[in-house]
Amino acid sequence: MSGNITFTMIKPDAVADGHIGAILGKISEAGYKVKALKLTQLTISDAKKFYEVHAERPFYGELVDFMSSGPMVAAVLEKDNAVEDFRTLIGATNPAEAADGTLRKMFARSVGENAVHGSDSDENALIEASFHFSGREIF
Ligand code: 3AN
Repeated sequence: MSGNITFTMIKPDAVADGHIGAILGKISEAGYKVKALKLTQLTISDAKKFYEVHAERPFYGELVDFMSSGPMVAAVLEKDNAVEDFRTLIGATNPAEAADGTLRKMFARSVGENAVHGSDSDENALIEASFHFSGREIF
């Protein structure tokens, strides 16, 4: 895997709201190839570890509870400039501030329950992909 990889999660809010198909459709239309994909659920301990960088933030507990609250879709995606273009596709963290046509504008509930995760760097994309998938699950 190279710098053309990003990692995403369709978060528990968007799964509960029935948006898996629509979001995967938009990701595919944007030119991403699916390298790995699964419906799964984080334990509290998984969510704490995944979001460790936010441990000091006031919303950490809420974030961990939400991300472990129900099933979510994890995926590894490939395209040129994958990380940056995916951040543009999902839009601002707060859906109220996200541009029209972005995934968070269309599908998110709130700043905390914001429908889609996207890696923030090539390095983190690889770390996050390895957190969720074994080598045998990435194609
Ligand atoms: P992004 O996901 O846009 O990179 P981060 O990395 O600042 O945003 O935040 C990670 C996650 O933490 C967000 N996706 C969101 O679920 C949650 N989060 C961020 N800011 C807040 C906030 N002010 N209140 C509640 N949850 C938040």
